[in-house]
Amino acid sequence: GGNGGNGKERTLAMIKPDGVSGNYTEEIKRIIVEASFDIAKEMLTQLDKETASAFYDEHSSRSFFPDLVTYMTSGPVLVMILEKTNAVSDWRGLIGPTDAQKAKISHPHSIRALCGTDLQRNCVHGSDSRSSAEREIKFFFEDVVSGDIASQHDEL
Ligand code: RTP
Ligand code: MG
Repeated sequence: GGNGGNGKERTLAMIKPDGVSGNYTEEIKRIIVEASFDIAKEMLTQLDKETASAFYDEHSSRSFFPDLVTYMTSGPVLVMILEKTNAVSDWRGLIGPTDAQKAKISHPHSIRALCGTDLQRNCVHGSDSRSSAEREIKFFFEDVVSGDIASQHDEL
């Protein structure tokens, strides 16, 4: 189902390689908790090319796709399931616009303004719809592929 059985909504959040290597994990998690999300599960993992490509499959024909895969495989990421009412849209609101450069001007209190750099290196991911959230949560936490990834790390 689309929630943890408690009526709340779930979304898939990720701290991307620039966020993890820039030591923004604790600050971002503080923002998450202060915004009343529960972190239902989390997993620190290193994406390989195949996994990053599959995750962003919707962008596979875009010119930026090879660069996106290189970026997403450049270091560990922290993947989280966040839970609250309206989790999908509330998390998208909290992270701000895709282009971190623009976020710094139009959404200065957003997470991407805090730790992102530009249109590509934007520090965090958020599912863009409830159906995306379901797919992405399955992708990392309920699929065969996530069994391989999760076996390398502890889940909460
Ligand atoms: P995300 O999926 O990571 O949460 O980001 P988003 O919805 O705000 O943006 P989306 O259009 O889904 O793009 C996915 C990620 O691809 C990189 N990107 N690079 N160079 C470019 O033109 C470009 N455009 C997008 C970003 O890392 C973006 O978050
Ligand atoms: Mg997206």
